[in-house]
Amino acid sequence: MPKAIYVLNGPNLNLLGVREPEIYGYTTLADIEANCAKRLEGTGHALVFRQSNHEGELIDWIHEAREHGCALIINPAGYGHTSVALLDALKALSIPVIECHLSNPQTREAFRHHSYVSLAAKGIIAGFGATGYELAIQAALSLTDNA
Ligand code: CA2
Repeated sequence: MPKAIYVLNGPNLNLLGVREPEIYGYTTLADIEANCAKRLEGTGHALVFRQSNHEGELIDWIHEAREHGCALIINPAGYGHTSVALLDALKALSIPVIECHLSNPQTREAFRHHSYVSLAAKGIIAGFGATGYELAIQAALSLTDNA
């Protein structure tokens, strides 16, 4: 029985499609979840798709993925730029981690250019908007063949 693919979303991403559409687009997080679920149809992999505004909750879910997940996709949002604790939790995983961003942080303010999460990521997908999540699912599937 294939394990789940975890997709974790950090702070403020619950506002997606509601605020600042000029930066983050009109797609809501619920739309993104539906697209990810569609991508996983027929693969046998369950989708665990969650969002939290709380660092500790994200860390608890990363720990949960150690047992129940075969790959973890994370848009850490602002925590990517600040959180050594998230990095430590991700480094304790033995499954592949894919970092995903809607925008391309490298083209934005300097404080967005560094990501702690990148240090634990197999790869990074950034700048493709909501489509990036589907690309990340594709990458997760290719990394977890038969997982
Ligand atoms: O581009 C991304 O996906 C980011 O992770 C989004 C974060 C930002 O801090 C990162 O540098 C790049 C911000 C997420 C906030 O999401 C909002 C969505 C709609 C309205 C307001 C905030």
